[in-house]
Amino acid sequence: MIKKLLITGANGQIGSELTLAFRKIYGHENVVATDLNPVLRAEIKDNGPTDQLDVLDRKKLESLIDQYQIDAIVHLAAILSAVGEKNSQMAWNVNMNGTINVLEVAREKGIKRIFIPSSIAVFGPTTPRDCTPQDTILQPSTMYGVTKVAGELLGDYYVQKFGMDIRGLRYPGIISHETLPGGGTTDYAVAIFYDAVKHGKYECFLKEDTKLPMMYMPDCLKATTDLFQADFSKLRHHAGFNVGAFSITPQALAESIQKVMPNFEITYKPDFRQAIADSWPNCIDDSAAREEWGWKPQYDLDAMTEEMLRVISEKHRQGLI
Ligand code: NAD
Ligand code: AKB
Repeated sequence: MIKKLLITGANGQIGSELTLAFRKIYGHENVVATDLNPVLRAEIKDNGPTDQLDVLDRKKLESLIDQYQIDAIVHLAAILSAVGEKNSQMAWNVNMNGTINVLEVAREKGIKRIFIPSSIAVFGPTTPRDCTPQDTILQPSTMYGVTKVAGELLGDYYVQKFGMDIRGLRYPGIISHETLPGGGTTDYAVAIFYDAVKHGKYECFLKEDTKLPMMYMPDCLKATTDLFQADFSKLRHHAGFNVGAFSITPQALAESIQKVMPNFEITYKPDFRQAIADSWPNCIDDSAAREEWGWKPQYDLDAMTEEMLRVISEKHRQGLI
């Protein structure tokens, strides 16, 4: 039974919503939200404990675990694919040394349960791109992907070697309206909604037919909390479950937006992120997640689009964006 949970990278796109989801399950006082950024979002700061933490600072991590008597960690802090290609040393440092710090401190302090997200970025040009299997070739062509493969292997190693309970999901691109994404290749699928509402048009940095797996935030929260609470003894995989929802091209997303905003226009100007996207799968076989812990997504493309446009339009009306 988990009593006190610490989240790293809690101010990011996923952390800012996952923190609130975990606080609903485990109690507001029992989820400690931390981030490198000392200024956490008001929604997080105002409804539970928070602290500043650089995951590279092992001593501070140790002292927070002691101070709050932490018995589970959700390790979200990371550098994503596009920022990681601009600064590969930083991506290696934060993603690898941050992850090994979390695993080692947890091992030393007897913390068993750790959640570390992985990504579709573990796959690369040699992986089958259609309906990418759970157990397949992991030869990514980005530094971000290299660190995510190593993170999965480390997670599985700590399960086997030290009997720890490490879990992880290979998230697809996550689409949400609360916090902007932090520098990935799938970020276009969020930016398009803001530009649609504010300007009625969007210039996309990927080609119109670039198909990638995506997921709406409520499904991301559901997948994460469901796996986190699943019966560990029933899991055959651990650190890198495939999870799918829907796969889309920029053109398909634009057409979905046009169903609500017929005058919306999209143009295409691919940049360095095109090569990253071209190395990732079109769609994902998530049958292992469905069989081992009952994964089932709830949102399809049009349901997600309608909700994204409604919420972002309302924020725009209120002058918040
Ligand atoms: P994000 O970039 O939005 O947020 C990352 C957070 O980590 C930021 O708040 C940042 O301040 C913090 N951070 C950066 N360096 C840090 C450090 N040294 N110490 C502590 N905190 C630090 O990322 P996200 O989208 O919320 O991603 C969370 C996790 O999910 C990551 O592991 C990412 O690889 C994974 N993931 C995300 C997506 C997605 O589409 N959002 C898809 C696949 C996997
Ligand atoms: C990125 O584009 O880097 C992330 C991811 C799929 O890991 N959204």
